[in-house]
Amino acid sequence: MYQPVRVPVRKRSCLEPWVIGLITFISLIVLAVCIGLIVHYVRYNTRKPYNYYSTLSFTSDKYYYEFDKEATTNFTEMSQRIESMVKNAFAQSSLRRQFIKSQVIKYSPQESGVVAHMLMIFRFPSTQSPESIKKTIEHVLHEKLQHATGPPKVDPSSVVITNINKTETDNFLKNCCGTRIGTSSGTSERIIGGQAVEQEGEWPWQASLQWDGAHRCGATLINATWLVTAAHCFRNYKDPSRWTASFGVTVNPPKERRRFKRIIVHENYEYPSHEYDIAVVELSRPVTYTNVVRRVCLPDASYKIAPGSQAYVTGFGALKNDGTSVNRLQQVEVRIIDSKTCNEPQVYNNAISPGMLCAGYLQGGKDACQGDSGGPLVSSNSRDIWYLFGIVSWGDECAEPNKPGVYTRVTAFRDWIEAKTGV
Ligand code: 4AZ
Repeated sequence: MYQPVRVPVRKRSCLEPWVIGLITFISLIVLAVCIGLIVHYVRYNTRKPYNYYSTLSFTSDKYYYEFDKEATTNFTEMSQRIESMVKNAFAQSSLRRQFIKSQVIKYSPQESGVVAHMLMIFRFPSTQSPESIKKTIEHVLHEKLQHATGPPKVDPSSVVITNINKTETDNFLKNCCGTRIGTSSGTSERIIGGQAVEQEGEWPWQASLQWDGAHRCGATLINATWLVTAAHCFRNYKDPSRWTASFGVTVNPPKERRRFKRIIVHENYEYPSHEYDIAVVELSRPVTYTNVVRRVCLPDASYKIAPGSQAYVTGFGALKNDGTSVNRLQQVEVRIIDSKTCNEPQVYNNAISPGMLCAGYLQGGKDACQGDSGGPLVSSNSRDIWYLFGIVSWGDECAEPNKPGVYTRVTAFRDWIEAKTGV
């Protein structure tokens, strides 16, 4: 039989024209998307901050003196209202993506009401001119604040804006209580169970109190010349001339150092009781506020911190019970524990008085320890302003289960602090 010879046929490798067209089309789309993403990324990441100082007049049913004092509940409530009006105004405008935040820094009286002074921060590509942005901001506020619902009743036409630089912004902020710059670790959980503070300025109100040059206690800056600390720090160490206070995240070298002018221990403090464990120290001369040395805010006497609130305790104290102090500042996140729980038999069995505040964890693990005494327990509000709620006072050893840290309750001594220091 005839068998045809099989000639191997080479398959043509050429693609159909329509397939080539499709591949080219898809490649172009992918390329365009990539270029778009890169352009967006570069534009977004090369945006730089633009800072403005603004004043705004308003009237309210409250009088100026009711929110004149910085960090009071009235000041905070009024500031929250104004800041949210400003935020809403920008949210409804073409600047919604560029607006970062506004912060009221003070109030001043005016014949027909009050003037709020605030800082506003925006981000724009660096090619934009600050002056043209200023005009847009002014226009948005004039327009949108007309629809803002009070109280307070703001006057949109009163808005005046000035362009300021980063240094001027920092200068305004460093004079405000409870502001901090270095928040690198932010909310991340990373003293006992805590971590070393990464950069200068994270807890700018922290001081180290040293007797003959050796760290003994922590303290907190409440204005340029006054520190708040624990009374028990001075039990056997009364001579102010042998004490110094230093500032900065390391004890050695410090960022700033001051001698003591005066120590005022609470009149009712009596060892070995832990009641009235509070003292104030006047420095020989004022510190200058910088990005790394600043004061904390004090809460109103009537302010009640909620159990479970997040707080931070900082100090140069021991990393374990009976350990030695450390050179670099440590921080640890703790929770406020209500006094009823803290007074239970297995915890502190009714040893917690109204002038004390418990914070930590009933399971143990995170706590202040020896050498942290006198130092701050702070918590921030929704405006990101930090307040002093506790002074490290005592505890049964450190970080043991059912033995949280016990702090002097600052709100209970708010009026005493004012009487002694004027703050
Ligand atoms: C102290 O002896 C001390 N765990 C301070 C704080 C605490 C315990 C002891 C809290 O200074």
